[in-house]
Amino acid sequence: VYPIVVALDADYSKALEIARELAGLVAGFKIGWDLILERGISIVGEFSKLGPIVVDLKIADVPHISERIAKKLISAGACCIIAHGFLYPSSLRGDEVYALIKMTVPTFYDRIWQELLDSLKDVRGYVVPANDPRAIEEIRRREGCSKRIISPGIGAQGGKPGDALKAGADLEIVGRYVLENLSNLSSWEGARGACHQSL
Ligand code: 3DU
Repeated sequence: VYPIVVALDADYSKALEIARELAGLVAGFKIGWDLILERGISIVGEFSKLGPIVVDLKIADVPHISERIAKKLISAGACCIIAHGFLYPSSLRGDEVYALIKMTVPTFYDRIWQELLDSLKDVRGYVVPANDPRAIEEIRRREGCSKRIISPGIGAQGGKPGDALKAGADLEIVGRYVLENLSNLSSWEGARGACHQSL
């Protein structure tokens, strides 16, 4: 199993074709607003038959609303979900939650992510950009294997396949680089996540 999560940023029929082809070969799939707006929440259950699904709605609301959304996604079959960390101490937390603490593009997170990391502990793990291996290294050094690190930003956004894993990530999140050419999967031949953790 390649240590990547394939971001299904495509229309439903293409996403389904790709997920069927990659089932069992990758650590999981990421579904976002795009597919859910096209087909409804039931696609989470449908795709979960093909592998673990992280739902990426980048949740950022008051806790009682965020929790309702999270519950619906988990009962629909998601293994886990992505929420914005910047709302801390009012951000969504829990064993199914990956907190976004830094992005692949410049954002205000660049000024606060280390502080966030100090405080935002009761989560499954962190979403950390693959194009910033130094941040990944620092987080892994500080957290050991107690937290998962998943990293988007491979290919078009500047990260090279495998670099985030070498820096300490568990899984790389990949969209276009794989969606446009499935044979690019071979870039991860022999690659392993730093702590051998699943999605
Ligand atoms: O650049 P790609 O085609 O590999 O797509 C990256 C995916 O990762 C995409 O689904 C996007 O929503 C997500 N993502 C980022 O690109 C950057 C972040 O900081 C967090 C998530």
